[in-house]
Amino acid sequence: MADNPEHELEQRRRLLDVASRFPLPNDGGGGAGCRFSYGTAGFRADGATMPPAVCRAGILAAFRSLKLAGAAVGIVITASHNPVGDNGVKIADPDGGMMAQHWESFADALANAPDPDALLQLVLQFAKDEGIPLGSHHTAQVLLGRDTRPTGEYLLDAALQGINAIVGAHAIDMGILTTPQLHWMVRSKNKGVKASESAYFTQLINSFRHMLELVPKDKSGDELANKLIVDGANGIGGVKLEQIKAELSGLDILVRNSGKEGEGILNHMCGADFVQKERVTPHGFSPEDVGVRCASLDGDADRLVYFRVSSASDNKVDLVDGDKILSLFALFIREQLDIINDGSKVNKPLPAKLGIVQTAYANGASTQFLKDLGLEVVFTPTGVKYLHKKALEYDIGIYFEANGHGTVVFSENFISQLESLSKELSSQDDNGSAQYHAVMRLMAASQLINQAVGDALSGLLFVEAILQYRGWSFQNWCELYSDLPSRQLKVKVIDRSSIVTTNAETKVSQPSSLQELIDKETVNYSHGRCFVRPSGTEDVVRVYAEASTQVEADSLAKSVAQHVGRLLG
Ligand code: 16G
Ligand code: MG
Repeated sequence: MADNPEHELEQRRRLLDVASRFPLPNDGGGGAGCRFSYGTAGFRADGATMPPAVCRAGILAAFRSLKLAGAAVGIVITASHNPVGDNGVKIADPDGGMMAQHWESFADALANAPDPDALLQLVLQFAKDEGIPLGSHHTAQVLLGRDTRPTGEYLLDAALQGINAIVGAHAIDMGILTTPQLHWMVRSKNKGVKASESAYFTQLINSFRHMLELVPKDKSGDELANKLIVDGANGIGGVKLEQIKAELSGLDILVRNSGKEGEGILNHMCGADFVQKERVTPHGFSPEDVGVRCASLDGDADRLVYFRVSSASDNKVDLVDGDKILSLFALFIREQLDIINDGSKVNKPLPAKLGIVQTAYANGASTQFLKDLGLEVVFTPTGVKYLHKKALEYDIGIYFEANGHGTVVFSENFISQLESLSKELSSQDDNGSAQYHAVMRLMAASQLINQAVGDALSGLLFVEAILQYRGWSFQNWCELYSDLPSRQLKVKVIDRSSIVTTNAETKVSQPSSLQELIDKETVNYSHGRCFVRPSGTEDVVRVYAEASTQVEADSLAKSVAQHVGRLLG
């Protein structure tokens, strides 16, 4: 396994040493007596209990880089939309996406290894199984980022110690970042492109400007159309937006809950998760904002939703969730493809496989809308890692969760076809044509929208560019379709893992009697749809129901929740 026995001894010594510096607490450390589980998006718990898991994630990330011949791997320290006292850690693979799923069971075992010896044995065995050159002259590199949480700095130190416990590993602290920035940097680093924050900002600013330059002249909006208020969830997204907003010409951005001292608490009564679930105005917004287009990010800026304060008399909002953002993106991309292919002057068509990826949480009205456009819509289980992977199967894959996680991915082959078409058209003096403009819009979009992971900042700029391109108000966007009323409930059960789902979580396979009960309830409702799934981030079972009216959606969710409680409670 090792080239040199001395190096191997050194490797063993370092692992034993770091593991003894970060012992697991007696209760296992995963919170409330639970084991750590990599779950939907990494390890998460009360920040104070996280150092052992974060240190071990450091070992894991360095190990992953070793396995992948030294390609840069990322570590993000954040608990996203969860309360400020929580924290978490997740790993980004060299392409900037989530860590490959087949490493998750090793991640779990490592995080829960009870003592230094057990940890060492686990690592040695895994290295042997996977053919990882431990303790040799091989190198590994890990980029680290964290959000603004108070436990971030000390957890970063735990991660660094974990990384440094692997011989040959090199850690690079990229600073306080949004989650998508770190994913973008990992991807860039491995592509040999500059991986700095300024390179990220420059790409965003320039591609947004290109998009606006390609807006038809008759579409330029009035003052209100260019005004946007952003709820930064008192997290890192608002901080970064403040840094670049002056350079975003054509857009007048006001950031609230910006994370500045005294403005409020991270994710508390604000942020994308709060607005999407509660459907009320976040902290810091008032009746004076009625009618203005507003956006809300989550604490680490990988979720985006839009809203408008509905009326001066209550705190309700009109919500534009991930499904409607996806629909806007799909309409735009589809239109550009049609322009390119319908143009009589195009020498050859540009065939593109366009795919839409949703989860069972997507509002049924959005799915219907997309299908009515003739688009291919497919479903995956909840969690970015599943959606992103599916989207990569297309030339252009657009994916979103209703909660605002999502992006658009373009295949390299498609981008190079776009590039050659743009060259062809400009060499034929066609660079004033509609086709040429559509090609350039898609190229700018592929630069603007984060290819590694859903990114609230780049998503927001893409939305803004499309609204300007269409000359659309928030109202026009809302009217794309009307959401079916829905209700989500949580049920506490003894063991949520006793529920097993299938068909992208739309059906329960175990216990089988549960699906029968759900079906029996659902047939009583017009447009009724209901599913249950164990949460990947909380110790609960989630119930989702949809129907023609709110009363019916509430009642369907309630009856099914009662069945879940009775069967498993
Ligand atoms: C995490 C996931 C998100 C998913 C949510 C579901 C990432 C980056 N985040 O936030 O995609 O929608 O978990 O939570 O993958 P649940 O399993 O508790 O319902
Ligand atoms: Mg998040």
